[in-house]
This record gives sequence, structure tokens and C-alpha cells, in this order.
Amino acid sequence: MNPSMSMETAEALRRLNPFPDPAMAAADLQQLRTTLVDHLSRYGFAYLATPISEPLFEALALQLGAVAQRNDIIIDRAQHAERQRGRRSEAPTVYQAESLGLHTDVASADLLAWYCVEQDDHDGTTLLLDSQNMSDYFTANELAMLSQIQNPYLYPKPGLGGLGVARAPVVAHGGGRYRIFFYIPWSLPTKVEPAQADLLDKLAQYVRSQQQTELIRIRLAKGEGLFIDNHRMLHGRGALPEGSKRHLIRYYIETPAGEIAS
Ligand SMILES: O=C(O)CCC(=O)C(=O)O
Ligand SMILES: [Fe+2]
Repeated sequence: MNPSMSMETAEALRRLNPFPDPAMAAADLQQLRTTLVDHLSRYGFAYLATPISEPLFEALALQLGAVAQRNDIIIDRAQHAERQRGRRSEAPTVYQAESLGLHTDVASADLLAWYCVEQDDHDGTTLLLDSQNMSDYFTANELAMLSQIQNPYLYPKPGLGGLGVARAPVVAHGGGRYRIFFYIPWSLPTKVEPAQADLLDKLAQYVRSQQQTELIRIRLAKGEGLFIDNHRMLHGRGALPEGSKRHLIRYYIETPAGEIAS
């Protein structure tokens, strides 16, 4: 997909003008939900280019599934440092001012959503990359091998408190093809076979080369929102100033199985 396609998508949602009145009826929410699901399965993302209130955005997120987490995404050196405790080497976090490379979030989140409370004065553009065309770059055998590479991750245990460990593949079948499923380049499994390590290198190369031409750029304005399929689209952003006022609210949404063609 090229950036002009994303403009078209934005235009389509803008034309729909789903929020003529902030005190909208439930029927309108459902109509918008249908449009969001359609955009998510066609493009891998849905850009809500009409400013709305945060409660309304949250209501919309809840139309798509269960909200497992809600986080404030801000630039905050202290929170970044806090997240490094107990680590052997420094790992990127959303709180750092430095750029964030393309990645997926935790595998249990089917959809990610961001609501823009404040945007950075100069940038803060969200970068997206669609992994739908992976099958053109890898042989069927390579894709099958990548789908065998399991990545461990921690997740909050529902109800019980504490963290559980689960595993998810780097690449998985979805929507009739292979796509990136769970890929965090800075926390890949270390104990892999040499052939698997070669494939992970090839995957990194694929992302680098796609980034040259296929990057989708969406700079959210205050009140706007974005939903993405976390099992198809990689996301990241460029560097921001240390004192940036940018503030997004991020939602992890778990959808009923098979609801979004993912
Ligand atoms: O700051 C951003 O635009 C995205 C940060 C990120 O990776 C996330 O919210 O998961
Ligand atoms: Fe992320």
C-alpha cells in the first residue's frame, strides 16, 4: 500500500462524517463499527480523521472487543528508566524520546488503538507497515519455518493478578496468507537454530526494504484516533524532543476470534 491509499482511506472516513453530533445515538456507533471492521480487514488500519471526545473513542474501542489495557503514551525519561530495572541491557520503550523501530505489540492484543490527546508541535507521526505481501519475499518453506519460531511474552493474568508467560509465533497465517504476527526486533528469541537465525535476518531485511517505499504515515491531530490490526501492521515512530507535549492513549483490544479478518 502506498501513502496515497492511506489518504484515500482517511478521506473515506472523513466523508462518512460519522460524528455529526457528540451526543450520538447507539445506532451510529454500530454503523461506524461496521466501517471500522471493513477498513481493518481491507487496509489493516482505520484512521478516524474526525476529532471526537475521548469517551466516545473508548466506546468505539469497546464495540470492537474487550479492552485489556489502556495506557498513556507520553515522553517520560523517568518511566523509561523505570522499565529498564532488572534488564541486562537497555531496551526501547514507548516513553523514550528516541525513535521507535517498527514492531508489533504484545501478541494477546488483536487490535491496537490510539486516541490523540495532544500531538507534538512538529511531528509525532505514526509509521505503519503492512506485512500482507510477505509471501512475495519468502518461499512457502521459509514462511512455514518462521511460523515455527515461538516468541515468549508476559501478559497480565485476568482476574488473578500477576504475570503469565505465553508464546506466539513471529509469523502466522491470517486472512488466507502469512503475515507478521508477533515481532519485536529488540526482543527476539536467542536460542534458535542457525537456519532460523538466518530467516530472522531475512525478515529484518524485508522490513528495512519495505520501509523505503511502503511506509504509511499518519500524523494524528488532537481528538483523532487510529485502529490497527496488530497481527498484520507493524508500527513505530520517529524521534521526538525530550519535552514533547505529545500524549496518546493506547488501547489493547482483544476481539472475538475471527471477527476481524486477521
Ligand atoms: O508513540 C507511538 O506513536 C507508538 C508507540 C508504541 O509503540 C505503542 O504505543 O505501542
Ligand atoms: Fe508499540
